[in-house]
Amino acid sequence: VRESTSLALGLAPSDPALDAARQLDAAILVIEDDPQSVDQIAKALRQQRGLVVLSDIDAAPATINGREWDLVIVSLTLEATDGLRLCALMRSSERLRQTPVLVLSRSGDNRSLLKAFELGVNDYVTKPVDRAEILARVNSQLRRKRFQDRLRETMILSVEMAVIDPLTGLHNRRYLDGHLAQRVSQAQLQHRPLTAVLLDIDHFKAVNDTYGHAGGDVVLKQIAQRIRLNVRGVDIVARIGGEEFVVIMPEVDLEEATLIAQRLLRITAREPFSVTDAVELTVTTSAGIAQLQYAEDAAGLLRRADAALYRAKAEGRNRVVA
Ligand code: GH3
Ligand code: MG
Ligand code: MG
Ligand code: MG
Repeated sequence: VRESTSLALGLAPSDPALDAARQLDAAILVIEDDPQSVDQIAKALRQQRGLVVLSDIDAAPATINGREWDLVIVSLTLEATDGLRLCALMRSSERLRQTPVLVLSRSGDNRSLLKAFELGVNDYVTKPVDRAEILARVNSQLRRKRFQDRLRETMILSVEMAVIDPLTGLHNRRYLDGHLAQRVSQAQLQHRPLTAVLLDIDHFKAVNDTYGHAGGDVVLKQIAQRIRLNVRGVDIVARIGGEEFVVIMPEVDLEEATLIAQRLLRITAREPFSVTDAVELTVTTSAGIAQLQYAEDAAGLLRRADAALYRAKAEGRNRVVA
């Protein structure tokens, strides 16, 4: 009925007023002990299946903390406790700081209201509660929270995407720069081995020249997958150049790393790559290895792995040099 009425009024289906009418699944906590006020709120928000009216005001802090709320409505005229104290509690908690808070205040009690706003509450309704007004203010807060939640998710996602190489799905140079230093200092502090393996595909330019850039990309994707599947979850695997990869292995010394690198080279060279349904090709890879030395930093470690890789190329490619 509500929706057809809105449509009859000429609102577009995506109109915020309609979205508000559909907001039935919000978790709203009401902390109020005045029966008339509770009655008005319950009637105004009767469409909210997630509405919780707290009867035991003493349990308010525990209930507030007990779960995620989309909105908390706090009365400033509570008999049992100071509503402002509850507002302060929420704003001093890292987890609840973003939760919208709407206060119910006695008409004319500007002192409490100002204090509430100083504490960071989002909005207020004066008593006696007007149903249309509280519905509008609640919906406004819910819309804002929804927008904020979506924005936060997008931001988290883009932070994650910033350290992923879109072609191969491996971590990228930025991730390596951010995490290698941490792994290095950890290994230094605990006097544990840490090894870097640098892998570079041999004559990759020829692959691109023969099969095109897209063909080269297929090989890069598949090689990346083979490397990732053949090292441990704790190892960092990153694509740090066009056809250059690095594997960082904690708790692995030079000897063991050499065996692992030789295995990676065999795995990448043995099975051909299907560039298209009709075309298969084989590539070889060269690897340079360095184990972290006493007092060495991340840059030093990578420099020595790179020098070893250079030697592997100079000595004829398709080999591991430590
Ligand atoms: P080497 O054995 O000495 O490593 O020979 P190479 O041809 O592999 O060496 P080089 O580093 O000179 O060439 C790497 C080539 O990788 C050059 C570049 O066109 C290609 N390349 C870099 N990034 C990409 C990419 O994202 N996709 C594809 N398909 N090719 C790339
Ligand atoms: Mg090269
Ligand atoms: Mg190369
Ligand atoms: Mg290269």
